[in-house]
Amino acid sequence: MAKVLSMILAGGEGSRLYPLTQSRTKPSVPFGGSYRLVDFALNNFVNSDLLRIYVLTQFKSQSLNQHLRKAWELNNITDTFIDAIPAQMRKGKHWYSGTADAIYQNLQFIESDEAELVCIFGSDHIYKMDIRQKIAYHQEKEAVLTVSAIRLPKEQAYHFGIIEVDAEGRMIGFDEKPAVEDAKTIPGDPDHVLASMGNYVFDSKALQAELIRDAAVGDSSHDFGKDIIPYLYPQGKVFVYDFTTNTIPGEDHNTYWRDVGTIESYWEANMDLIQSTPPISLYNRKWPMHTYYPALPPANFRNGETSFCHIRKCLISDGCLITGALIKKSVLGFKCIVGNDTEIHESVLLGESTIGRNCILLKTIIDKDVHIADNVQIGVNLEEDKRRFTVSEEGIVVIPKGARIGF
Ligand code: ADQ
Ligand code: ADP
Repeated sequence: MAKVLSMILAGGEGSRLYPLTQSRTKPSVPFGGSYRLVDFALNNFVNSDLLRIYVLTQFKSQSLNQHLRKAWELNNITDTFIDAIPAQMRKGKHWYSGTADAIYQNLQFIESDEAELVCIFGSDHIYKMDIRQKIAYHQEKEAVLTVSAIRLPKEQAYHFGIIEVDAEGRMIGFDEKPAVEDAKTIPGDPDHVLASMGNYVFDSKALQAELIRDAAVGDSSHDFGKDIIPYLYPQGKVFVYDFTTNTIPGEDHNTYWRDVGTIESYWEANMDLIQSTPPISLYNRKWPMHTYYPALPPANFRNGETSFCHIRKCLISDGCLITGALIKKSVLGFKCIVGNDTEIHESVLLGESTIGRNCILLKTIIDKDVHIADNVQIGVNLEEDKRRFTVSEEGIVVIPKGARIGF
């Protein structure tokens, strides 16, 4: 196989995920009990045996750096590394202006590397991909750039790059985040569009030339979706990789991909993990999901003075201590303490929080280090919650990191 260098874009501000991104960059937002969003992209590379990875950081990167150091340090005896690169203003006194500028400002790492191919992947998505299969497709097509694509409902078109493709898989149209009414639907399927998944395999030399060209364009926003792909595809060497052809060892089908850009989609993707048959499995031994595991005792469930512990359809992480509580369809991160007679439904606790006795939490996301006193109800009276907390349009209440409630 060709030598590959990988760059993970992990600087996203994640403004639509606020307040979960108040103190950390979006890829560092905890997810699924024990993970951070960035772990899914990293597991895709590591499980594909692609172990030469730079992680480009920018906004509020301290929590992400710490996680990378604790969870993803490789030993550098062989030619393998997972290195975080902070934004360093190498090409002038400005932060990254767009995703292509983030790579351009670190061009020296590509120029000085022998890799023939460069993978550039976002890190805000929940999915599994054997990237070797995408690389094989890229080589078979002799592409300059290969973009992964997935079929999505037309109403979502305005969030994504929308692709048109010919019978050979060649990209023949691309529109970054069009208005829904302008989005080109899939021929014969007026309700769906073909969306870019924001991950790219490039021929290294072509990428370098393209980034240098784009950097000199005064009115460019230096973004892959807005500038680079629209410029390159008319030359006929940009190909589209159909994600549904990707197979994961030990799994029948692999079509799950979620952009967790909003509070609602973040909550829904957490709920997906606790379905009876989850659309994405964390249990495939042939595709282990690596992350950081702190030294904690196993989760502990015990009956309280007045009630039994009832746990149904939940993911509960290590270090949790649940006493006489009813918890349904919820995801609890490390070290959550839940008191007697408390009910938690369809909620996501990111970890290290304490919920008192006789509380009710409905469809609530609780960031880390939150303390809730006894007898507090959240998600029950949304009008009241709106005066104190962030409540999404769909009625999901978000409690920010470090909050103290009811004391
Ligand atoms: P967006 O999702 O809007 O569209 P963007 O916000 O540019 O993409 O983020 C892409 C990735 O880069 C994310 O992982 C983000 O964390 C990271 N990132 C953003 N700004 C960064 C910066 N300044 N420094 C480092 N990393 C940064 C893109 C494509 C669309 C495609 C969608 C799929 O442009 O065509 O459909 O992804 O979600
Ligand atoms: P997370 O909530 O993402 O798990 P941690 O609490 O583990 O973050 O903190 C990770 C690192 O980020 C720590 O070194 C911490 O000091 C730093 N950090 C967290 N919040 C902030 C903040 N608001 N401002 C500056 N640094 C912060």
